Amino acid sequence: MDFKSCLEYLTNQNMPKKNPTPEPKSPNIVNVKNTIGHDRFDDVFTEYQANVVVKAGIIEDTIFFKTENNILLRVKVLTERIIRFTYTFQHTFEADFSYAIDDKFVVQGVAFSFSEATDFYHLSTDCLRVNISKNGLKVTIFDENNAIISQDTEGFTARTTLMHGTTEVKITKATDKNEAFFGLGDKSCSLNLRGQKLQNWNTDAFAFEADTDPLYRAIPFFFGLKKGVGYGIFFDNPFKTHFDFAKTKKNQISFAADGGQVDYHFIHGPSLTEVAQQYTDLTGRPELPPLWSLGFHQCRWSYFPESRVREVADKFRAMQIPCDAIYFDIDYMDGFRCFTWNKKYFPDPKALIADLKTQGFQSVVMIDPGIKKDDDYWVYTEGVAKDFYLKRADGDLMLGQVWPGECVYPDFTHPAVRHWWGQLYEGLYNDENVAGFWNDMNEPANFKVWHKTISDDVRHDYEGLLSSHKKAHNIYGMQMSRATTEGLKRLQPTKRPFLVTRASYAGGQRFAAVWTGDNLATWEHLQIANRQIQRLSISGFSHCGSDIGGFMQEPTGELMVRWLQMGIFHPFYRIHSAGNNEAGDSLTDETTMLESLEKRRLDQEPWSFGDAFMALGKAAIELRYQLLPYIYTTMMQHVNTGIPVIQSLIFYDQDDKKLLGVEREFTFGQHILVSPVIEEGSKNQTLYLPKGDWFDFYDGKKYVGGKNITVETPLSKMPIFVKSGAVIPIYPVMQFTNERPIEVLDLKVFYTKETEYSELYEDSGDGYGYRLGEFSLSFFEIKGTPKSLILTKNTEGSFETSYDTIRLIFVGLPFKIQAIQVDGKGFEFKNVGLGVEIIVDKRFEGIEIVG
Ligand code: MIG
Repeated sequence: MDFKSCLEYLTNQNMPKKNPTPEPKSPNIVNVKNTIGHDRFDDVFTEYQANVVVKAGIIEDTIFFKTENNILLRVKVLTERIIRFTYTFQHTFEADFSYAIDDKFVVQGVAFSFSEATDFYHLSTDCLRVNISKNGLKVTIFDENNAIISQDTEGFTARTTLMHGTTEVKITKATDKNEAFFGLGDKSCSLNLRGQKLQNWNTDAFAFEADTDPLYRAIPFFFGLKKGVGYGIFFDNPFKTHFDFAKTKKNQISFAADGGQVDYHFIHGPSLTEVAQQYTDLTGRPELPPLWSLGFHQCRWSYFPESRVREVADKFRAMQIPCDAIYFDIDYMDGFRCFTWNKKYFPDPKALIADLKTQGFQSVVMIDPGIKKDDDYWVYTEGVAKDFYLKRADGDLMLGQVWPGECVYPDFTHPAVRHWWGQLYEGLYNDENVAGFWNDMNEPANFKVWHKTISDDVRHDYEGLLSSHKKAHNIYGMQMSRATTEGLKRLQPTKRPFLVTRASYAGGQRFAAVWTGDNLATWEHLQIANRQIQRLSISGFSHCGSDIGGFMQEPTGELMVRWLQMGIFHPFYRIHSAGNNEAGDSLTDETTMLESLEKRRLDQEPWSFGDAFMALGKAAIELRYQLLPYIYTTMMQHVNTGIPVIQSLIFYDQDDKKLLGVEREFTFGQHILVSPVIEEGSKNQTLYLPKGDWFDFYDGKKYVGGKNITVETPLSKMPIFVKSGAVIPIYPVMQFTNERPIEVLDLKVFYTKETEYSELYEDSGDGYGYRLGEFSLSFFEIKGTPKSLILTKNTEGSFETSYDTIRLIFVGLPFKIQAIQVDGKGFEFKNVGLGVEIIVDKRFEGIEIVG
């Protein structure tokens, strides 16, 4: 298929209105209560809702309830702030297994009390009180201050039909009009989810829009913010899930699934950030990524042949635009066969990758789940011989249609399949030295049908528990990324793996970074990306980014620059585009291919929009490299604490109602607030700064928060503010991470009249030496008064940084300096543009500035 028809085809896929199939007439489905005698119907449903409790009791740390109509509720106290509720109308609970919950999460016998009152049972921990009604098993949760934070209205309900079994399990709760909702990971709509009805069903959402739902990832976790109290609900159900945030009824929210059981974790904050942290206690955190993965990456669909890849790499170095990675999209493969190379375009991949490495580029290649049905292809034949591919209920292979044409899909829910899949990377990873991978199409995508994925009747192993695809669909991509990452770790145990995946499920952050999928080169999509990344980050996936510049269509130079600026603060920082590419393999001879590329390609490298835009884009990428120590430190903090790298501003001060309406600004790490420019032609921007003192990152101008300010936004500048008291580490610009030893580290110290803490984390940038103490972690404390500033530093770890010297720049001192002492000795200083500069030995412990 050529590119144009491919685009038309995919675009049509996205527009159900063009669906030529007539709407099926709605079947006659009746409530079993309304059936009599031998009447027959298209289908008959039964509804379940708990009635009176007939049994309640505790077994170890778990409380069980049973109603007279056989509805079961299991309540587990996991921590003082996390309580898990599981309901079923089946005679027993499902096997207690979840792909989302991290193995590292262990419940350690939390003290709680359980008692009975007239109308309800009562459970309390040190932080929460829970009432469970004797009629209807309805849950009401109070916090320490006796405020109701969550209250069931209908509580648990379910529905089955004779033809389809369970079609719905659901919880309905009350909401009041001021309650706000956030999270749910992969949504493109407004940040506050109130008024939205959304679903989770991993979808190849090519060219999605602000109201497209569902998208690529299923993250059934949301935050509530009620009268200043933050809580979270993680609805751990992999089936298609549905969330109604007061859309259908103003005073109700509900969450429901098309199958399985209701199994949800209630997480009490009270701060939203604490909710996010506890959510990652449950579902896990990523490992520290290799430093290079936080550099800038260049991608397109696709760079080929080899000469083109070299040309792009050379140009980065010639133009001195920093870049750490270059991507190989599907056309590097031989006929879209994963784990192979098209030898016509890439006769010697190992040599190419080695050369790129010498220039400081890591190579990242794509791997899809669809395996070409081809008897001469070892991945296919081996997988068939081992019975590793998905089959339909009656045993036929699930044959889909993706890039290679007819293809099969590995069953990543089987441990042996995952192991085998992980080993398949051996050639690319160990022999050819590919540095990282890119798992695409793992919703899994299936072309040519409106359904866009494989059939519901496909069977999965599901860790031996057996399931249909209805249950395994949303976890498929996550398990593919798990298989990949676990494989990479086995193949090279001393290297940190890097993987970016498109589809995932809650908890998938343990295995891979994510990108937001096939967006468009429009200003609206820049705005969507801003919201999506904030939302993914608070929902467990901090290592994320969008296709910079837009995947489809062509950005203007201005849009490109603004996107590169916002991307400085998205952990995954990659330009990607479909350009105007033709799928390489559809072209028969090299000459046609090269000519076609020349004529048709729409370039999206930083230099493709003329010198002026190139210079601005380059400046953005350079700033990213300068801020790398701050970004890396923030990642480390995320890995250790679960605090999202990026947070929407309401997380910064959830008592400030004005922040509820703020969508553009976000914080990155402890001390930086970013207000990206996401509108065309912006000359200035009015933004609301939250409480506290802030400094303009560029010129050190001080602002007092709690009000609107207006700042200029020439194309060279995206507003960045630093919180007072911060110590921001800065590296010199390099063309790639670890290009050369750093000689001097800059620390920008922003005055505060109070006390503030900062950290700086450094290590070799790869490998696991840091787990043996080979890191350098500095703690900074700043104590300010109107006439003085004291900075103390305390460094841990055995990693020797390459630099011996630190240049400190004190910004915003409100007094005239009388003296500066470093470790008790008087010291020379000089005034520079931004503030006062001193140059010291890195081993300093304390600096005192007296005014
Ligand atoms: O059906 O590999 O989202 O990033 O360039 C399109 C080709 C397949 C979708 C990915 C996109 C990638 C493209 N892929």
